[in-house]
Amino acid sequence: MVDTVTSLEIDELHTYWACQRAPGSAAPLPQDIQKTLLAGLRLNVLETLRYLNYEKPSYAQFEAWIRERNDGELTDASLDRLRRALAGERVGSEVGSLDHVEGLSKDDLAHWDEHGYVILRQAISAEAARNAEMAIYDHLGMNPDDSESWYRESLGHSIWVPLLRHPALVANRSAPRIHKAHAQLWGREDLWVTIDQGGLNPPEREDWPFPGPHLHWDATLAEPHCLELQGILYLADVEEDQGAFSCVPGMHRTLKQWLSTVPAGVSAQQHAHRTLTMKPIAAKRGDMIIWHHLLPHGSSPNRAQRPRVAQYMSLRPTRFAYADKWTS
Ligand SMILES: O=C(O)CCC(=O)C(=O)O
Repeated sequence: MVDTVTSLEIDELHTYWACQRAPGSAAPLPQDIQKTLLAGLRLNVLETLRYLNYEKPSYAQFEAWIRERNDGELTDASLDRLRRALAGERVGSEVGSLDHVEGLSKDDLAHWDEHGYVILRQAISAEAARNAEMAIYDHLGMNPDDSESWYRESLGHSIWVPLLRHPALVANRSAPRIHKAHAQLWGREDLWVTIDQGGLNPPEREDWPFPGPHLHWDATLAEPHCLELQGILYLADVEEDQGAFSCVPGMHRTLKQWLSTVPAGVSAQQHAHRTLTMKPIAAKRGDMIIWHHLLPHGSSPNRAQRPRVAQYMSLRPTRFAYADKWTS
């Protein structure tokens, strides 16, 4: 018997669960709605897919898991905003009026148009950044001043830190300046922030070479080429040689033409690896780099003295245009 008892009262969630449980049993939700649904319920995409695929919960168990994950964070007001947005209402910003919040300047916006990325200075306060930085060190059992501790097994050979809900990271997701800048770039305020992880990229050592991510796209390269934003928040100062976020500026404007130059039999990703050079972006503690998802990007080897510590997040509106086909 299909379990349809619902306490969250979000029909799309039931469809999402049914499609994961038995692919083909219901028409899948549009991709933008899936993303809104998970972000609105404060769920990380990977943790949700893992849970659904490994645990195979009933629908009631899935709802209980969502509430438990959020530990009281899912208020009636936030659920109501999500329901209204899914019903087609243009809801306002999650963090209140953005009218008097300082966002990106004219120059920042011109930089965005030309280069496809922008540095939002002091997106969060230095103190908020420091709190999140320390949360990441603590989670990994590391000491910022003890270089031996940076290579503990807790990190593995990766720069990703799957810390999702520490209060310091949660707080950063509501920073008004971050919501304002994204509202400017999207041209709307009904935004949903992803529940993304942290990152720690320590200086390279012989036994810890830079593991990537190397140059890549997270987006389909199929047309239509639509807008989506990705973001990284620096939790401490980052120099160019300190494992900085890197990208190929301007490629959001030239991608279509560049794709026509990819030789037959070679993938765009392979061709990009061989021919494109990324620019590392230095910035300060609390600054956020926002980039167009059509820019090839990655991290870079840390050749400095201290780890680069960061938090990832993206903001998207309820509905947005996207290319259905996946081409890499
Ligand atoms: O950590 C970085 O600098 C790059 C992040 C990245 O490649 C990504 O988020 O897809």
